[in-house]
Amino acid sequence: MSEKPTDYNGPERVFSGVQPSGSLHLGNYLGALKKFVRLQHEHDCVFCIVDLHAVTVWQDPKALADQTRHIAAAFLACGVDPKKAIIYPQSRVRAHTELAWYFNCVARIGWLNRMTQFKDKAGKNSEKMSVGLYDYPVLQAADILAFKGTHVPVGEDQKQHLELSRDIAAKFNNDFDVPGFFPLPEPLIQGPGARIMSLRDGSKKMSKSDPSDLSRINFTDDADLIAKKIRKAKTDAGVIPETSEELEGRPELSNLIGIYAALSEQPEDKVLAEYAGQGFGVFKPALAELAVEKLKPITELMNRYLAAPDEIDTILSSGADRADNIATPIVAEVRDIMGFWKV
Ligand code: AQP
Repeated sequence: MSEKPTDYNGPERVFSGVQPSGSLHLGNYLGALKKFVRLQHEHDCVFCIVDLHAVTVWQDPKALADQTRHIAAAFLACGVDPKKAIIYPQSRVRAHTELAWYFNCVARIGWLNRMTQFKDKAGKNSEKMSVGLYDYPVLQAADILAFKGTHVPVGEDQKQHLELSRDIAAKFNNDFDVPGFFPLPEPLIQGPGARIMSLRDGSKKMSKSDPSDLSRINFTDDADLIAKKIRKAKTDAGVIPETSEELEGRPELSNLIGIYAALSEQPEDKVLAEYAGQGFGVFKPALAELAVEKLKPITELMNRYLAAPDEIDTILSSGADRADNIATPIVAEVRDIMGFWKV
């Protein structure tokens, strides 16, 4: 990992979160979960199921707890080991909401007004969106910094939010004259799979909330559905080129090649060398076969975990206790720094 953030001399810690707001897709897997598994072997890792973020848009109260278990099962099925990394639901650790309030008083409205994800999600309806959706990046800063998280594995869509977390950390350290109290968290974005695009539109990211199910490959899709979605994926009339430069201006093809490269863990150039000159009639079935080969064992394992919800609950509950033990003293220090009354 990169050098320790400026002025901060504490230990390195990896923090990341995933929303329990629907079925996970290939973008979540390649952009986040696959990285979690690698990082847990080398670092102190905290992986949070961010249910407080999920409720910034409507969530059915009858479904939310199960959606949380669903994400936990996905973590476990991908290979996140609860003996190594901490896995827990955000709402069980009060430090998140408390620190978010303090950070609301540090962050500036102008900073939030620049957040493109809010603009994308709200569209023309920004007046009707929840205050929570607008404030989402401040809660995200609190999530990371309640653990003094130094490194944050995320997809490219989260880059701007991470910059805001750094700004909040820096302003807090400066305003209260506590240099190095909070680290300036570094995003871990690079690598294949950082930005997986919709299968229907190469200019939009693959997303849970896209109304078209054909736009994404879900963890819950079976082999036939995966093959159908890849067969129907938007492409152009050309053949597969020899070099990455020739993918320029062909976003849908570029996305499919990127997915193949990320799943097969080889450079794009190698994939192109293998398929150069071929049409989609050859490439798409090969991609479908690869996607099924990688996702099927995860789905099967996930279903086994989901059949034992008590086991998941035990893991989440013990993860929440461990997370609380780290975050609560850090937020108590913040209270002291800010000068709140105490006995
Ligand atoms: N298309 C993507 N490519 C690469 N990484 C992605 N991530 C999300 N989409 C892609 C990364 O997955 C992690 C968890 O994301 P999340 O579920 O917490 O929230 P999100 O980024 O808002 O994901 P969605 O699918 O777009 O959800 P909706 O539609 O509900 O907003 C993050 O690290 C994210 O970067």
